[in-house]
Amino acid sequence: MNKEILKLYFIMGSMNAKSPLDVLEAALQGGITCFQLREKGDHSLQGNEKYLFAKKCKELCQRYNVPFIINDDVELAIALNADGIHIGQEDEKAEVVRELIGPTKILGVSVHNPDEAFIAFKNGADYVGMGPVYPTSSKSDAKAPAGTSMIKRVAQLYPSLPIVGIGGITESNFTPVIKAGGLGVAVISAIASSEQPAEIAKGFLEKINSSLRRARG
Ligand code: 3NM
Repeated sequence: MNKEILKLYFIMGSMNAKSPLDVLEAALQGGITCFQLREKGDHSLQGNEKYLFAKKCKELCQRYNVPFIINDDVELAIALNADGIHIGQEDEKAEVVRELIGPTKILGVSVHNPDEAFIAFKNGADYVGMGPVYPTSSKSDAKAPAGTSMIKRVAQLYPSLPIVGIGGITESNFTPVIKAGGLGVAVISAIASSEQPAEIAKGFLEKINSSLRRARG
């Protein structure tokens, strides 16, 4: 996996925006580096509706040459030949998913501590998501905000494991994630709830790039 894709990782489901496909296209125009379809919870699409929506998202991402990742739904990821899958601790185990999707697809795992990070890494994860860094209203069962100390610890313990921070992250509070060793940030509302997703994504990516340059020299 090219680690650069973690810089500005946009996550969205159809319920996160009024015109989700327009928001996704604007975010792609603005320069998001990766997209995850997270079709989960209240008002989420199911069955064929979910499939058709996911297919449109994939086509948009392909047009902009941005990896298209699917949250949790391995069957859908395989059916659509998605670029990868992201799973949580409560989903199927990483080694099972890696076996199902094969060696070349991207596998991301949400982790909360060094033990979970080690297990994910060992079992074939390409990157881990760590959060919530700050309070978030986008995930109903989010854990308590954890700040960036755990990101720092995992980055020190496993320097070759790419980490992306998640949860309540915006243009104005993301720098501690990069300073702690994160390679980028994953966001829903900072882009999906914005009136100008393209402009937000563009400005956000520029800030992340300069923060990465400062942090890594
Ligand atoms: N996972 P927003 S927090 C999808 O802590 C997700 O693992 C989290 O949305 C975790 O950028 C979160 O709007 C929601 O806060 C992120």
